[in-house]
Amino acid sequence: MKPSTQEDFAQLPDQVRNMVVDAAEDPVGRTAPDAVRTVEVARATKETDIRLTLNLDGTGKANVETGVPFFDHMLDAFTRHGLFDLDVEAKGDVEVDAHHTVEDVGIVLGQAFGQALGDKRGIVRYGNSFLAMDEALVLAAVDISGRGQLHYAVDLPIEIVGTFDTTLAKEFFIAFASNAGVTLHIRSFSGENSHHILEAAFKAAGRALCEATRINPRIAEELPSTKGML
Ligand SMILES: [Mn+2]
Repeated sequence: MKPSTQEDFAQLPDQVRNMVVDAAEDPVGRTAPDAVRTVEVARATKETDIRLTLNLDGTGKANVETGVPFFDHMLDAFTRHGLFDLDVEAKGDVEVDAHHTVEDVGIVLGQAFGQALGDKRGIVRYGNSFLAMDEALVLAAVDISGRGQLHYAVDLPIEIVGTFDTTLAKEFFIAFASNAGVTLHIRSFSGENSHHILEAAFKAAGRALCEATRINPRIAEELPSTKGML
């Protein structure tokens, strides 16, 4: 038996309530509305060593240290406005450049999203955000489709922000989308300042993913797909 609301849950006898909590915490059966959607992923290669914890149902708390300050700022914005909780500790070969670190964090964050979504029952699936940041206007739209792909059309007037090579933002989103199994569109409509445009892109992606990953209690046991799989 599964309670559909927190009130129903409180009414259950202790023994049954404990069984429901056990089921909710079972990493295989993440279908209960109160299921825990927090995962930890670690990945080490010769180029990077990354530890990451993601909670899809957080409050926007970020604790990000990648050794690439502008990228930390972007992940912080993504997390805060996506209302996730995210801890990232990445040690990469930044003495070469930031490429491996940024791409590999994208891989691990994508894997974490995929795992935290579990069997995807009850998720809203689609999300989008049109985000304004001063003169910059950026759209992010996402489908948790099971088919990882990025469609990216972001015009940046300058290629370097501080010491950050802005072309790495696309590498990050490619790695993220393909490993999370999501279709992600990011498109800029206006903007003169590359810092604003990229920050708007990360915030928009966070907000779109926040919407798409929500559990809708009206369809808590269902997969939002006519194919019966995602
Ligand atoms: Mn900023």
